[in-house]
Amino acid sequence: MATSADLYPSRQGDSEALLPRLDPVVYSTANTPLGESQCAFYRDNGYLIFPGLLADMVAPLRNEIGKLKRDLRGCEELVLEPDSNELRTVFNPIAYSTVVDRCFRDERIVAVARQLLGSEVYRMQSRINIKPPLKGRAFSWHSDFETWHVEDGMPRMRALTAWVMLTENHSHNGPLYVIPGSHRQYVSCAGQTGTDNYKTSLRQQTLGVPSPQMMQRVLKNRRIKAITGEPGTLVIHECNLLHASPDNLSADARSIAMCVYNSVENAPQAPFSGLPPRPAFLSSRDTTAVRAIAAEAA
Ligand code: 6CS
Ligand code: FE
Repeated sequence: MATSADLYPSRQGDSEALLPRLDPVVYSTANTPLGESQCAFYRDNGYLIFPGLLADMVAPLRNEIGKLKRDLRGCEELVLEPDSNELRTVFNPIAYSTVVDRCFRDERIVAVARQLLGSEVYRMQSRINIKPPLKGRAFSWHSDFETWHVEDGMPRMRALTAWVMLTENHSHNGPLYVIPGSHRQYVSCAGQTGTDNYKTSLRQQTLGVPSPQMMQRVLKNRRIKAITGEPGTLVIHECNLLHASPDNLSADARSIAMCVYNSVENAPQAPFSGLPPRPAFLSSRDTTAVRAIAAEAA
């Protein structure tokens, strides 16, 4: 596996730092399917919301959850909540469900990913997050890129996550919080990655989580935005955008299906932690471009 210089060092001891972003946010100058103002919004804020765009997918996707739970019983792909035996996440559903696979080949999503990343894309990770009523626990502030860089060897910031709301995401069921604009700097975190960190980090992440002092700095001139919406809403967020979510204190699940698209020109290298890469169900190293399906046929 090739290795290039580490432009985004993290977890290299006790120090934390805010480092400059060295990569573009919008890689293409095309103005379709997103128009200029949507590209500018994404460049400045690091996310986009398309209310109700994928409403047709909600029922089929929700129907898959029970089947995936049964089929993957006892497998590593099923991750439980940190303090109960409730299901938190199903990993790699595109490998086990044709419905989920087709959803994340849908042209309405793939065309946006290709445009923003300025190339063909491959699907690096997919998951369904359940956030069960009353028991769904918080995710701490983090940048996904930090983990993917350190643990998976993703060299540059040229990836994004697309996710679909499968239930209403409202203010009380643990919606995603983002810090608009935070993707324009990189938080280099303290710590040292241990072997098989993923075995605990997916239930509760402790590495790659900026300290309260660092979050004070980041939030000084920024606000937090809660992303809420109806089922079928599509959200795209940039790989280095700081995000978190609170506990689900309501009686409603907050479930989403998500997929990470990485540019085929940003193939993973040896992880910058120096450890072996995480298993393929968390981070695929097969960079074959995704074959899109036209929206009407998907
Ligand atoms: O591990 C991952 O790939 C993703 N999951 C978590 C909980 N944190 C980092 C990244 O978003
Ligand atoms: Fe994340």
